[in-house]
Amino acid sequence: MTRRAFLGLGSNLGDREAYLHHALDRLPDVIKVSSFWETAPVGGPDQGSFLNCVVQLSTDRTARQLLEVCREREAEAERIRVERWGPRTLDVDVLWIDGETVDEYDLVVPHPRMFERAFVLVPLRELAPDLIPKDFVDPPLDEVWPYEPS
Ligand code: GSY
Repeated sequence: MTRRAFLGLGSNLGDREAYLHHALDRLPDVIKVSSFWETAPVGGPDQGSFLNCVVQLSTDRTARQLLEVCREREAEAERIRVERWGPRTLDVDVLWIDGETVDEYDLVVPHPRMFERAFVLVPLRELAPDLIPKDFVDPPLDEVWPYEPS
């Protein structure tokens, strides 16, 4: 049975747009991709802004199988964890799967912070307005702003 699933992608190191495109081209069961958004870093050390997007899948894969896919895409981006919460070439998170919840030590779905993060909610709203909290207020333009490729 296929279900709607959403993954969040972010990059703030190197050629951010290329890392996102490379990962998106290699994800299974993609239905729609949000716009790319420039976003101020949340948490961690002083670091450059992120490029974020959200992708919608129609998939029969479980959350655990999707986590494996996310990790494969991160590995392809030669992601190195230099510093926790620090800059990264690619981060891919399982955000939401219709009808599935998981609460395990290395995987929690829905993503525990997705409803607090404007860098998730702004792109997610383009694809799934039904998932956005009714009281969500648009963030200021110095937190999330449209990406303009140079
Ligand atoms: O959780 C994803 C990695 N991440 C991000 C991100 O993707 N975007 C922004 N703006 N801040 C972030 N902080 C972390 S950690």
